[in-house]
Amino acid sequence: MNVPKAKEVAEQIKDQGYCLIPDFLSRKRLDSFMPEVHRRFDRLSYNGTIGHVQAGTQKYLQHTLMAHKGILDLYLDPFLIDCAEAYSETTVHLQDYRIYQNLEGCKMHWHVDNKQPTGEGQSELLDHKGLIIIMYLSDSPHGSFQFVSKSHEWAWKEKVEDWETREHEFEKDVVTFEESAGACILYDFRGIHRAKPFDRGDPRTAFFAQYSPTASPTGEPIYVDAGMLDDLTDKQKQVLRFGRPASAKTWPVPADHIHETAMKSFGNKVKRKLKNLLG
Ligand SMILES: O=C(O)CCC(=O)C(=O)O
Repeated sequence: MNVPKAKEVAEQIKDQGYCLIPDFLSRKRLDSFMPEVHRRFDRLSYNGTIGHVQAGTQKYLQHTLMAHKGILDLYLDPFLIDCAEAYSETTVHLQDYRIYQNLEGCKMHWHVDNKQPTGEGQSELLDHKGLIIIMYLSDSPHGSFQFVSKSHEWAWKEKVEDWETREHEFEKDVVTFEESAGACILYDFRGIHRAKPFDRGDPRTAFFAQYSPTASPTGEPIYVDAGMLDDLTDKQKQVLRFGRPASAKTWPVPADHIHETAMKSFGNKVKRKLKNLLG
């Protein structure tokens, strides 16, 4: 693995809006926790562990930080925390986190993430800068992450969250990350990005971690397994924001909307399959 220094990563993000480390996660590290991730994506619950929730064309692991010690370690990886602090130029905490699958038919809008949800499908844009880190947990031949190069320099000035109708303004600057499992992409969450829509194919599984300055709203509730916390450093405790209440609900929000869209997405899936069959 050829990992640059945190300062170099931060410089590259400052310049382009993103930094790619293609082979960040070794096959051995992936193999240590991916069987548990797949088991939870296949089953809703098992001996007290909670599996996943489906929202439209996405599946989200429940209780992500408790699923495996290897997963918690990844969210608390000292190198990733160093990168986030070097980029934000201050201390950070984990604001949002998830392991999720984008399923066929997923059509994510171009958007920015310098925000926090405030209620049913609503959010407030925040004036802060930090990093999202996406790691591919499966190969990404389709549905890859896409980022508009240098958009972190200008998008936040417009105070717009959804950029879908303005694609023609920035399509020449789109970078698509078709990478293998283990690739790590660090980007400024003020930049415009999405997962490339795909109609057919296997789910794309990814890890998502959003690190924001300590002065920002805390974010989603952090649920951890006490049995995994015996050797935390002070820095890791800061990142897990011990003792600070959450400022948002666990994503995806809200639950009844999820069931409705899951039904709709099932209907759309059946329609797509029929259309493919009938040519
Ligand atoms: O799945 C991806 O590639 C992008 C994810 C993303 O932008 C988000 O969840 O906000």
